[in-house]
Order: sequence, then C-alpha cells, then structure tokens
Amino acid sequence: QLDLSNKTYVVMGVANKRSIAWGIAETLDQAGARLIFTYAGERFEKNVKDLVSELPSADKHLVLPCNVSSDEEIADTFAQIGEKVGVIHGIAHCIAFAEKAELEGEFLNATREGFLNAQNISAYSLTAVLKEARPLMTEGGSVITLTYLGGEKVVKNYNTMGVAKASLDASVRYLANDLGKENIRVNAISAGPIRTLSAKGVGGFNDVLQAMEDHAPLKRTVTQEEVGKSAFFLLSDLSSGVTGEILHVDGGYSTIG
Ligand code: 0WD
Repeated sequence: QLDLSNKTYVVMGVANKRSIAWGIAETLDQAGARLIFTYAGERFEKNVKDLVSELPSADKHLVLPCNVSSDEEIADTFAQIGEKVGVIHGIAHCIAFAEKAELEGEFLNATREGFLNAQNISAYSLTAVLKEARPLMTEGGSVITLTYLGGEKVVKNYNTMGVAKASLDASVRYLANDLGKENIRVNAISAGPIRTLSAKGVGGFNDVLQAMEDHAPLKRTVTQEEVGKSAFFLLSDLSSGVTGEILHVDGGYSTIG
C-alpha cells in the first residue's frame, strides 16, 4: 500500500520549490509513483523542468503545459497524457488565482471580473480537469485539491478567494458523488497558511502565520512536507473509504473558536 510504483499521478500547480504541489510531488516520487507535472505557462516551464530533473526518479516523469483557464488546453493536455501513459490513477490540483486587489480591504470591493476570474481558475478548473481526466481513470483513482479555511469562515483579506474556496469545497462533494460509482474519490486538503508565491498576494499574511503559532493546538505552522504526507494518504489506497471530505492539515487551527 505504501508503494506507488505502478501508479501514475498528474500534479498541477508547481510554480517553484515552495509550492505546496512540490511538497506533494516529492512524497509521491519517494513512493515510486510516475508523475506528470503541468504548469500554467511558458514563464514556469524552465523552473518546473529544472526542479523535476532533481527528483530521484526524474526519468519516469513528464512535464506538460496546461493553463486551466482554457478548455481546449485542458483537453489537449489530457489527450497527450492519454497517448503517453494511457491510464492515470489520480490528480493533485493545486491551483488558485485571484487578483491582488481582491485580497485586501472589504469583500464588498469585489469586482464582477475579479470574482468570476477567481471562480474560474480556483474552483471551476477542478471540474473542467475532471471532465478530461475521467476517461483516463479506468482503474478508479483519487483526486485531491487544496482549499483553505477562508471558504468556511471569514478570514480577513481572503475575500473573493474565500468565496471561490467555498465553491471549490462544494464542487468536491458533487464531484465525489458523480464519480464514486467509478471508484474515483475526490477530496480536499484544507492547508494551514504556508509561505508560497500565491500566499504573498494575500494581505496581512504574516499576521495569519503568527495567529497559527499563537492559537493552533500544535502552536506552530505546518509544512509543505506535512501536506505532502496527508496527500499521500488521500491519493493512495490507505484512504480507500474516504471521499467528498475536507481534511484539515492546519495544526488543528480550524477547531479553535
Ligand atoms: O498558505 C497557503 N499557501 C495555502 C495555499 C493555504 C491553503 C491552500 N492553499 C492553496 C492555494 O489556494 C492553491 O489552491 O494551495 C494551492 C497551491 O498554492 P501554493 O502552493 O500556495 O502557491 P503557488 O506555489 O503559487 O502555486 C499556485 C499555482 C501556480 O503554479 P504553476 O506552475 O501552475 O503556475 O497555481 C497556478 C500558479 O501558476 N495557476 C495556474 N495554473 C494553471 N492555469 C493558473 C492557470 N490559469 N493560474 C494560477
């Protein structure tokens, strides 16, 4: 069960070494899985290829572009995956975007365009990806996405992204219900705050980190590696009875009132 050497996973959303997706990729690589990395655009290509080349099993892995705002691009990427590897066993969807102006001040300042853009990239993309991935998951499988507490409760400055995460959380439940009959499970990890490229865009992020250290039961923040270990659980057979679930990997912070 701990050996993933006959499994193939698509890892979407590595921007750099600090990306949560990278923590997940390292854990899967160590377990022997074959990985297909997708990146948003040319800007990230070299970075992702260089990073992947450092992995112990680099030769097995593939790196492909996939901007999830385009249905054509998603279809093209998964067609290539189908040609190159055939069957896939899971996906780690670690993608989100909102303009900086949407991540500070009052939520009421949200613009129609900013709101819809966040929903598009951060929530709808999971469904769009699963439409194309489903035909390749003929042996069943497991899909995870990354969410945040700001989708369940009001978290200062998270605003438009919080509403997008609420939509993502609900999508997880509906997708889990649709795909359960094919033995495809869909779950989310609600990660505690981790300093990444995306996190830099959220106003007052240092205060959020400090609040974790002060109030989380574990009295500290969590690491990419810890998210990676929980992702391993959800992506492997260890969690074969779990679907439609939001697993908080946040040092217990969400349990504190
Ligand atoms: O504190 C944090 N960092 C938390 C992050 C706490 C809880 C949840 N999360 C979530 C984020 O909301 C996101 O869903 O984790 C996920 C990963 O975020 P991250 O690791 O914090 O941030 P980052 O390293 O910036 O990765 C975000 C990825 C980037 O990777 P690539 O290489 O694909 O560019 O999302 C990507 C972004 O570029 N992304 C897109 N990917 C494909 N198509 C798009 C797009 N249109 N837009 C953004």
